[in-house]
Amino acid sequence: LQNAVIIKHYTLAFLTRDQNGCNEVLLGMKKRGFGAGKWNGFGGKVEPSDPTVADAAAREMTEEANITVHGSDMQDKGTLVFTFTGKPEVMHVHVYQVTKYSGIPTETEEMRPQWYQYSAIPYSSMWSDDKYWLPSLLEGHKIIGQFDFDSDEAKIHHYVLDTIEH
Ligand code: 6OG
Repeated sequence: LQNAVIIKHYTLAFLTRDQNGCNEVLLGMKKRGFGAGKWNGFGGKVEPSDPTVADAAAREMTEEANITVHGSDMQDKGTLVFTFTGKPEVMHVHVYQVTKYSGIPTETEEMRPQWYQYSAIPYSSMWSDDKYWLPSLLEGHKIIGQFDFDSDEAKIHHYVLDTIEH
């Protein structure tokens, strides 16, 4: 089964707010595991116990940022597919935006949350695909893309990206 592909489903969610007329997004500094040392949205693996993928996205954000969000408030913002040279696993990432939440984001064992103005997003400390699609998402587009990374998870050797109009 040399060319077998294993698709694994993940969520990635961005909490946004209007702070005195200025748009901000909550990012988390990943403290451990895959993507440690990078700022990212909140998310993780979809578990068999999650009723829906949107519920999985809400569960992960709740766990990682210590706030309460509901799956029914998660807005579908599209799909990202990530491959890594030499790895049979393909990551299918379900991307969401959410604006309704309660509580105050606080640091957890996995993430250190921080609000960023849209004009100050730290792309140089994020996964290198983010600069291609996060601006479109924050402008209100739905996105679909595939990014093929080298085995070292640092360099993108090929990508395709499009926006979906709704
Ligand atoms: P855990 O291992 O924490 O789930 N993720 C990526 N996010 C971006 N922006 N770019 C990538 O490029 C990513 N690869 C994975 C999906 C991993 C979390 O990291 C996201 C999940 O939210 C390769 O369970």
